[in-house]
Amino acid sequence: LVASMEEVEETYVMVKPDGVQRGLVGDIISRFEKKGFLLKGLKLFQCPKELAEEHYKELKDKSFYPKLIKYITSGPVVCMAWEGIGVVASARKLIGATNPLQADPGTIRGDLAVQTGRNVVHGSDSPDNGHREIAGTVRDGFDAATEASDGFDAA
Ligand code: 3AN
Repeated sequence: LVASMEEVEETYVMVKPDGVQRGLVGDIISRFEKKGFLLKGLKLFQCPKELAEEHYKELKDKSFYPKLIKYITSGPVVCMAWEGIGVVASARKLIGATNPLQADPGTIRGDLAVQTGRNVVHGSDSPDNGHREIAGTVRDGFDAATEASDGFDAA
């Protein structure tokens, strides 16, 4: 059990539109860097409505769901892949509780946010979700780019 906590993992962290608009991207990246995690990919991304609906499909029946989709597609987000030992759970700790008023001071949400509907950042809740979210955003088109550069070398 302790061994599984010590595995090198990858997780997906996303600065939401409010975080980008408020100029908090640098602060958020800095917290993960200082902790000692490794930035493996980053992309400024306008989330299409369909992807937002897929991403939040478990929340479809909640009253706040339409507002959530509108919020997350309201402007660009910054998608990141972070690597490190135990990074999935640790990123969630650095981010803090969903409701920023309940998030501990020292966490991103605890320091930088007030409202649940404007909680600045998202972090994957499992390695599997992390891989899925990274594949749909940060690494989208990555394989095609690699193949294109291989072709260039061969020419
Ligand atoms: P977390 O982002 O902490 O994993 P989830 O997965 O329970 O939290 O919720 C996903 C997102 O849905 C949250 N980040 C937040 O933006 C939104 N959300 C959750 N609960 C509420 C709520 N009661 N009111 C408005 N938005 C909510």
